[in-house]
Amino acid sequence: MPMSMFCFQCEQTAQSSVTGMRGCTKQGVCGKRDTTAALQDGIVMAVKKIGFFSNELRKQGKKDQDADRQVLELLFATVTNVDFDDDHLFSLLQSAMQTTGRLKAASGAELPECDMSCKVCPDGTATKEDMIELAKRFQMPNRKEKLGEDILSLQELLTYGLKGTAAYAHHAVVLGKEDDSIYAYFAKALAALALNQVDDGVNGWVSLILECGTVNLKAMEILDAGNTEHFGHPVPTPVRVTPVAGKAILISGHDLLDLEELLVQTEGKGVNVYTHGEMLPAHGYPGLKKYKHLVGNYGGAWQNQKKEFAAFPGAILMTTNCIQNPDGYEKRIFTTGCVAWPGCTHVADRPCGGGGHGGQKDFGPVIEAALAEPGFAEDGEDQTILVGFGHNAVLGVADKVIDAVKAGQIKHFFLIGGCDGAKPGRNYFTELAEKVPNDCIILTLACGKYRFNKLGFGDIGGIPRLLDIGQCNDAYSAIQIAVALAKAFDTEVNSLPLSIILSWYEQKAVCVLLTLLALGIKGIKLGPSLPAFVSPAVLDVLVKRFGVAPISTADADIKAAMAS
Ligand code: SF4
Ligand code: SF3
Repeated sequence: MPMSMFCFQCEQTAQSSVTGMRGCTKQGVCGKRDTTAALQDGIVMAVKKIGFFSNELRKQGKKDQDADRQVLELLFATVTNVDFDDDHLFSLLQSAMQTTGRLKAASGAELPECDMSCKVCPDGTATKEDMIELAKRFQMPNRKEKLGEDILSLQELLTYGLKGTAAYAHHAVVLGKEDDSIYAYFAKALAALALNQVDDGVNGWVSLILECGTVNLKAMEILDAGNTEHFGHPVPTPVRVTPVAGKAILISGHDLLDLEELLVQTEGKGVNVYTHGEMLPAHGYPGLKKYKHLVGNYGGAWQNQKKEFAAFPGAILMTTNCIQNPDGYEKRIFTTGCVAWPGCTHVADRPCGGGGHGGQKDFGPVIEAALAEPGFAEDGEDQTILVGFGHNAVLGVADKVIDAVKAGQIKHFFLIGGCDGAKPGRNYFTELAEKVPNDCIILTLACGKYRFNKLGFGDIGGIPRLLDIGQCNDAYSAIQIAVALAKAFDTEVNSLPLSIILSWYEQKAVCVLLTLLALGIKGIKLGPSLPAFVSPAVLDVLVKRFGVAPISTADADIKAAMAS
């Protein structure tokens, strides 16, 4: 059977092997079709070109802010489980090509060996089919032949780091936060990818990759500032995880501004709002928890949605990743922002794109759909979990934590964070959390926590043993907490009694890993499997230079951590 696509950017990638590379080759395990994969590949190629011309423009002391922002949106659309809509992707690709043309004219530069020098670029006359055919010519196996396995691996590691960083920077833009150093780095890194060229070969790629980690820290920092300035600092808050009788809307993804607008628009309408997946930490923010009809959290992590959304008796709104095929409930699920699924109603963006100056999205159709559904017939049992342990809340009790460590009441910290997924091997993370000794604290973030966040962990002298720091981007908070603890103990982060065990799935986890590596954090354990896009030689660099290691068993990893 001929290969019709090639994608290996996420953890659940298929086992099919082409020229020694493992990836999804017929259809994505995520549900991505070959045409969708080709259009996303086309967008990535177009983004590299935009980066090249932006970089040329910047060398002349000029810049194009619309193009800078567009790069974020385009890359976000290619993250796993975000955009499955070919028509939407094609329109993004067309606008990307127009931007390429604009920047090319403004910079007066030429891109050597332009892969899209045919009618596709930049006159915009190409059809969707032209784009798909063209993109297929530049699939990964062809690129491997041209670049070699290791350079391809380094380029993809960089590209996926850029995708994750773009997603966080895009969230920050929506909240009115931008930093030109992020855009300048994107232009530089994308130009290198467009040219297949950096100074100093492998070392040059490695330093661009680590710089991506540093830039991602900046993106997470401005996103944290956007969230906390807009909604206040999260405070420890119990969240109901069982239903309340009445009409219901479920909101998923990472976009807190969408949630705020939904809460404003549902106020007094007799509809309760529930968070799902990465929206759970919203309950800790004063600016969001004040809405009484934000009643609780429903379901587990994204991979359970087909069953849980089918059973939800109301409307569903997806603000970011991770969406799956909504077969059976497609009429009552809505997408917005960068998420799209063919046939599902998409709630249009704010007139001016957000940032507090662009008006509001209109969630009227979501509310109407919720009112047409039965809602929950009765209240469930009263059961809650605790959220809201961002850097401000944890550092507020830092003295207590430090005293407990000094008194030997807290022996070790385990940061068990990252994405969840469907593989059976992810039970490791539940077992690990369960087996962490009682005199240790677990810090967690992102959707991987659904593996254990409803288990009872108790507390140590009033400090909860499970501290939920927030979304994946709140890795920023985790870093602030680690740095503050290191300072308090007059040591460095690597010498703290802290072990980091990351579960990865998509490209946001890739950029968070790069941030930790860029900060010099060593000995991170990664699972449930290692990335298919990392070649043996690149893995060797990660192991030798940073001590990155695959997870083993919960017992062995805990024993090793406690002995360190
Ligand atoms: Fe396969 Fe993951 Fe790519 Fe989807 S995103 S096609 S599951 S590697
Ligand atoms: Fe989860 Fe998709 Fe990554 Fe933000 S929601 S962590 S997988």
